[in-house]
Amino acid sequence: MTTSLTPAAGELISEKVASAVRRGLASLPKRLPPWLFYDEAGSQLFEQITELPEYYLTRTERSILATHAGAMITRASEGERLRVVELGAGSADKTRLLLAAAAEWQRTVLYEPVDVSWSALEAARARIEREIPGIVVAPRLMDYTHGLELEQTDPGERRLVLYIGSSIGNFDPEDAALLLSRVRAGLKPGDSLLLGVDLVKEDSILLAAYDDEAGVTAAFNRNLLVRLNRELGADFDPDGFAHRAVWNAAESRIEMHLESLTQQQALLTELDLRVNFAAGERIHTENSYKYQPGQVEAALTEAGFAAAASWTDAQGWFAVCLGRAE
Ligand code: AVJ
Repeated sequence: MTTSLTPAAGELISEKVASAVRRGLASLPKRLPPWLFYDEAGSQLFEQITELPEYYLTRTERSILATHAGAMITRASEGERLRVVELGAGSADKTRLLLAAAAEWQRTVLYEPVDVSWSALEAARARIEREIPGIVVAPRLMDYTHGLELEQTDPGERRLVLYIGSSIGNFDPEDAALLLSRVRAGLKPGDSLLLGVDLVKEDSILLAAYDDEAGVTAAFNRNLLVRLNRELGADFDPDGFAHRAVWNAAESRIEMHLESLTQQQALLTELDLRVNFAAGERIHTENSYKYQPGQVEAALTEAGFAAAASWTDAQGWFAVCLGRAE
C-alpha cells in the first residue's frame, strides 16, 4: 500500500484510503466503499455481527458446510489431490470445516489464503496450522479482485478456490461477473470454485439482519466515521448520523447508509477538505446483493464454469455452489 508521511500528525496516511474518501465524498449521492469498514475495530464489530441472532448468514452457511463439506470435497476432487485457495484469509470456522474434510480425504493439504493484509494472512496461518493437523499454509499476498497469480499445480492436482461468506455480495452484478472471470482465468480446466451467496427472502428477515436490535450493525456502519476521524484528521460526529438499512428490491440488494441528522459540516484536515451535509442527506456505505436460486449458477456459467452442484439449507436462505472450470 502506498503511504505518505504527513508533517502534521507524523503518522502514515494510506493513499488508498485518502483517494477513496476524496472521490466518494465528492460524488452525488455521497458514498464510501465497504472495504473501509474493516479497520481493527470494524473487523471486531463484524465478528460480533456474525454472532447476532438476526444475522442468519454466517450460521446458515456454516450449517450447510457442516452437513456437506465431505460431499463438496469429493465433487471438487473427483479422485484427484486438491489444493485449497481461499479468497480472503479465512481463520473462520467455516473454512476449517472444509479444510478438515480435505485433510480427511488426502491427509495433507496445501492451503493458500489470498489477502491484501499481511497480518490477516499471518493470523490465519498461525491458527490453522495449530488447529488442523495436515494443513500446510502458504499465504499469498495479493488483491484477488485484480485476478489470481498462483504457481502451477502439479499434474493430477486440482485447485479448489473458496469464495464463501457472501463476500461476492458487495459487488454489483457487472463487477461480480468480472471477478468470477478473473478467477476463472487463473485456473485450469478441472479446477473449481466454491461460492457462498445469500439468497432473496422475506424483506423483514433481510432488514433485521442489517439493523439488529443490539445496534452492532449501526456501530459497524458509524465506525467508518470514527476511522476517518483518526486516519484523516476528520471531525465527524458519529452520533450526528443515523444508521439506515434499506431493501432495494429493484436492484435485489440491501443498502446501508449513514444519514445526517442535521445540516452540518465536516472537516477532513489531512485531505484539506470541507464537506457539507444537508439534514437527511445520506452517505451510501454498502450494497449487499441477494441472489435468486439459479442466478448464481447462471453467473458461474457466464464466467466459464460449469455449475457442478449446489447446496442449500432447509429454508433456502443461503446457497453454496460448486463451479467447475471448463
Ligand atoms: C461481509 C459483505 C458478507 O454483506 O452481509 C454485514 C458485511 N455488512 N453486516 C454482508 C455486512 C453489514 C457482509 N459481508
